[in-house]
Formats: sequence, structure tokens, C-alpha cells
Amino acid sequence: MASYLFVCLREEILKGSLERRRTRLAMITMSKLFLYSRLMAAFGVCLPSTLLPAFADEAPQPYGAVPTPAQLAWHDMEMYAFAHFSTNTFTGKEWGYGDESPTIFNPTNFDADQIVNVLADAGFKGLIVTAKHHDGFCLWPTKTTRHSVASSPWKNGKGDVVGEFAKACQKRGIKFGVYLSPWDRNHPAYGTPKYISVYRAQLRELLENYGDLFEVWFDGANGGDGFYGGKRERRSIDRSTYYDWPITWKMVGELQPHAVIFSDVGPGCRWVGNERGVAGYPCWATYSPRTSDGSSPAPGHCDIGILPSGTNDGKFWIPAEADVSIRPGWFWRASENTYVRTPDNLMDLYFCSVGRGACLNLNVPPDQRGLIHENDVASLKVFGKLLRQMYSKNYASGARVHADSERSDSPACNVLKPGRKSFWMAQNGRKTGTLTLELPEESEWDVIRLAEPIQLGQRIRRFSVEVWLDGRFVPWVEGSSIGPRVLLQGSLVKTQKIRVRIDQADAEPALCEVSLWKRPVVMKAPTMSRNKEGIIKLAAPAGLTIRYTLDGSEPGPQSPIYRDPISLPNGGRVAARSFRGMETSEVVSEEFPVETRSWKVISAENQAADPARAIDGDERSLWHTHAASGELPPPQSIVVDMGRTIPVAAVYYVPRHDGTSRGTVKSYELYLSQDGKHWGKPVAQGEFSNIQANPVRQKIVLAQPIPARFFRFTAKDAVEGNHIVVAELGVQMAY
Ligand code: FUL
Repeated sequence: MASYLFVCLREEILKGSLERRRTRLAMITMSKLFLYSRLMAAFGVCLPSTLLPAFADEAPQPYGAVPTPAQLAWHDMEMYAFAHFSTNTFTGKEWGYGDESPTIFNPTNFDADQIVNVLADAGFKGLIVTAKHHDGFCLWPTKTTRHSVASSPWKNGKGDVVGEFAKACQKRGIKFGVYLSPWDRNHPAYGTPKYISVYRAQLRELLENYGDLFEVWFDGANGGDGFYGGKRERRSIDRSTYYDWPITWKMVGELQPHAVIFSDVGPGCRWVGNERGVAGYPCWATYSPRTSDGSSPAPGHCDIGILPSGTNDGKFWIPAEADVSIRPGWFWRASENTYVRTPDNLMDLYFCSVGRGACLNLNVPPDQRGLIHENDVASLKVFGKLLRQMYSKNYASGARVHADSERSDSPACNVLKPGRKSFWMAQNGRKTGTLTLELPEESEWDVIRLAEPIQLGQRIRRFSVEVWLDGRFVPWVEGSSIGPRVLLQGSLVKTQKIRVRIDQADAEPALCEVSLWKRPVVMKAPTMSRNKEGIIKLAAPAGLTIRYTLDGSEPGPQSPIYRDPISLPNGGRVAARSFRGMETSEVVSEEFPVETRSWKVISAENQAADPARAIDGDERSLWHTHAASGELPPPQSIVVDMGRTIPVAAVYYVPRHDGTSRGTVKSYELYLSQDGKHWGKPVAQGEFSNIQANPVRQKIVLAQPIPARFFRFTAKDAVEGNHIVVAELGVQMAY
């Protein structure tokens, strides 16, 4: 039947002298063409919309804010990578102070092709490189400062990391972007108007000399103290005025018109509001930045709370980018080689970022060789495989699609075609719609992917999906924002019919994609927990066997089977893996501190909360100094008696991670004592760099183990507010 209809239709088109344009098609008997096309659609055959007459309606009108062509292209990248590389790679720091000697930058085997190929193979469509991080060290031979690769021994000062990355991306056919930190802890002029000219000159060099850029990344972090040409002082700037962003953004627009500008508040894309890579849901691509005084927004001057979800029906098209590192920190360090995210975890991230309409910017930091470390390579390889496996079969393909209403130029069956140009749209005046898909055969899947033709704005506000089971439609998943795309995973269903209901829209709802997929099942690695007695518990789903090691080696089929909780009073490393026959999961590995059961708090501020909460083995219970009578400001110290003398190798500070960062300790001093009376100088002091944006466990490593029974942790400075908060303190023993 469908082929008969197609022949009829072709006849009609031939009668119209084979001219495929709409103007010529108007000469064909419109009513016939319309009738044939509707009949064909009913049989699951869809015509290119350019062949269809639009005699019934005006052209579809956009609604609200819409993306620029550069943003449209950016949305379709879905995921790209970040490479944090600097002197920090060689010092182990998270934020360099600015006094690092350029001579320490000396990767032994830097290979941009290796890095780019690993990323491209895993499906990343672009790479952003930290051309200059907060430490001020420039990865290209800039004319603006000597603090660059030109002063390093790498390639005898003749190398250009940015240039090599740009070339490798071009060669492999992925896009390239740059990060240029506004905060510069090295530059003597930082904080004065002169620095702004230096900063713009650096940016100009990057914009002019490295080909087409898809994104330029402006970091909102602005610390305070730094080296600043030897002054070693705190410099504060007004983030909303100092950089005069509109002028810089204009320069980017002129020199790189295809580049999207990232900052906390856009204008090209916005920060998702956390460094966990997790977008809110809904995650609207539109955003009306709110500033405290109602003035126009500037980075660092916005309401962070609304970033994860954006603004429903917001004023500007400023979609979210979810930036996150594959490791706990942004820079490579050997101690984090065992903390690389597993492929399964990367899949979760993918669903929570790309799957909610954001773009995923995954940081994969090169190591001291200038390569992606083997552990990261292994994880990315499997992640890429899982994605390819998921997208290998679209169960909706070949379906028959019906809508309760459709524009004649935007029939329902268009949702099966690739790209945003062909879409289904409900008839004029409608604010709801229903699409029914009859699949070619009964099939099993658990993921639906929907997308709006966002060139016409983000229109849909609420939708639900029903599946046909036991002779009726039953609710399966529901959602709010769709925009560039949404991926929702529901229960695994076996059916031949689904119904997508657009329950609320601001303008005629439109969809350019409805597709169905099956997420590959990955064997779950064990989870680990520990109490203050130093008892470690491992858990895995039923039917799996857990094997573990305590000596740092990888658990294999010969390793002991986990049956009872493991007692590790002195702490140590546990590595574990699930097994089903010879099939294995990824390895999880964790370093545990010594038990705290016999610890006692000797002194600490206790008006607001019991200081014992800092050593109770429970990260959710907080010791803080925000009393009912008011905030008790830093410095605040806690002195702990560990009950026995042990060789202290490192001390952990766990910040709160309950959604706010108020009171999080930014800088500290650490003292050790054998008798609790004689303390001497601090054995360590410093800052917890980037702890506000990335509140992960901080490890203060001592140059060498020191025997001690008592420690004193002093919080010198805290984020926002005027009190301090400690979720947990721990000690690692030398073993
Ligand atoms: C933050 C920086 O402070 C981190 O070091 C990192 O570069 C991250 C992407 O942005 O604001």
C-alpha cells in the first residue's frame, strides 16, 4: 500500500516537472498531494518536509528566546573534554600560587595526538585546554609574560602546548577551545587596570593564532592572595566591574564568531552551578540571571541557586554546561590514579548532564608524561563502548507515528528523522499534543530520548510517556524540560506501542526526535562504608561475589571472598570487585583513615554544636560554629587526643556536602604533639584550593610521617559567612 502511494505521489511530483521546490509544488494538485502524504504518513512513510505544502498555516513561529547558530552547533556536540595541564601537574597542587618556577614544566612525552585520539574514540566532539590556569603559567609562547612554556625546559623553550593540541584536534576532526583564567596569581599587575590589557592581549593571541574555536571558557573563580610578581599579598577585585566583560566578549565575537562564551552567567553557555557534572531537572536552556541589585549580570555576581535549572521561559538563551573531572581534582596527581571514575559512573554522568539537556565537559587531565594515564584511558574506552552499544539500535525506527494534531508541513512522522530541521508540530493554537508510536515489532527498551526543534525556542513545559501493557496505556515516565534533548530511563518494558503526551506548552508543541534505546547493563562494583571503629563493610547486588585485597593490588579470581566486615583499626587501602563466574565489575578502591573510636576532643568551640561530630565517622553530622546567638568567626581550632602515639602520614578534612558551602574551611594550619602540651610550629599549612566549587575530601600530606598522639586543626578562613564547618577529620597512618 505504502509503495502504491509512493508511486502516485511521485507521479504527481513528476507532473510538477520534477522541480522539488515548494513554489513549483504549488502547481501540483495540492489536495491530492496532501491526501497522499497523509496516507503515506499513516503507513509510516514520511516525506521530506520541503516536499510538503504549507498551505494550511503560516510558517512556524519561534517562541521566546532562541539559540544563535553557534549555540545550535554547540548543543549538537553534546559532550566535549577539558584538559587541565599546567605547573600544577608537576607540583600536585589544585591551584598554583603563582610562584612556581617555569622550569618544573617538563612533560617527558607530551603527545597531543594520544590525548585527542583517546577522547575522540570515546565520543567527545571537542577539547578545551587550560591555556592559562590561576597560577598564570601560559601553555603557549605568549609575548605578554615570561611565565610560560618559553621559559621551560620542555622542547628547550621552543614548544607550544596550545598549538599542538589545536593541530591534533584539527587532524582528528574534533573542535578546539581555550580556557584562559582571568585570575592570575603570578602577574605583578593583577588587580590594576594594566592587567586587563595584558589579559586581553593574551586572549587575542589565542583567538588569532589557533584556528576556529568552538568555546572560550572564562572562569568565575577569583581567590585573593597570590605571588603577584613577588608581592605575596591578597588582592581583591570587584568581579562585576574589574574585568569589564562586555568589551572582552565583543572581541571574542569579532575574532571567533563561531565560539560560544562560557562563564558563570553566559552569554553563550552558563555554569551548571556545581563541579559534579550534574544538571538540575528541569534544566531549562533559557535563563534570566538574577542579580542582588537587579542590575545586568556579571560573572561572580549572580544567584548560583538558579544555575542548575535555569529559568522556565527565561529571557535569554543561555544553556547549561556541566563541567566535571574524571578524577577528584582538576589536575593530574599520582595519588588519584585509583580514583578515576568508572565507565558506569561516566554513564550516570552522561544521563545527568547530556540527558538533561546540558552539554557535558569532562576533564581528563594529562599526567607528568603529557599523556592520558592508563587508568583514565581504560575507563574512557569502556564508556565509549557503552555509549555506542546503547545507540546501536533505535527501537522506534520504522515506527508508525500518529499525532492528535499536526501542521501539514510538520507531520508526526518527522520525529523519526535525524536532525532538528524536520519536526512534528501541533496545529496552530494548540498547547498540548499526543504522539502515538506503533513500533515495527514488540521490543524491549528502557530509555526514551526526546528533542525539540530549539531553533523555534523551548516550548514544552511538561510531558509524560505511556506504554502499552496488557491491552492499555500505562504511565511509564514523565518530565518537564526537553529543549535540546532529554534522556529518561524508565523500567525495562516490552511493548509495541508508546504514547508521548505533551501536557503543557507555551506555544504549539514541537518535537524533532522520539527515539527508544536500551541502556547496557553493567555489573555493579561493590560499595564501601566505614564506621568510627574502623570496620569496613562492602556490599554488592544479590548474586554477585565480592573479592578484595588489602595490599593495593587489583582483586582477581584468587583474591579472598568478602564474607564478614573487615576490621582496619589502623586504616589502609581496600580494593574490591564484584564477580559472577569469570565476569567481573570495575575495581573500586578506597583509602581509609585510622579508627576514631578512642579519640577525644580536648578543646574546641562548643556553643553551636558538639565538636565530637568532627570525629564521629559520620560525614553528615557537622561540627560548626554558627550558634543561635550568632556566628563565631575563624580562626577556630580543635584539639584531638588520638589515645595512642601513631606515625601520622596525612590528615583529612572532609567539607560539608549538603548543598551549601557556608563555613567550608579555605585555609588551615595543622599542629602535632606527643603530649598535648608542646606543639611547636605547624607541620603543615595552606589553602584548600577550589574547595567551594568542588567540595571533595582534602588530604594534607606531610613531607614525612611524624609520630604524634595529639593534633590541632586550625581553620583560619572560611567560605562566606563568619563561622566554620567540619564534616569530618581523619588521620592516615604511615603503613
Ligand atoms: C574552577 C577553577 O577554580 C578550577 O581550578 C577548575 O579550573 C574549574 C574548571 O573551574 O572554577
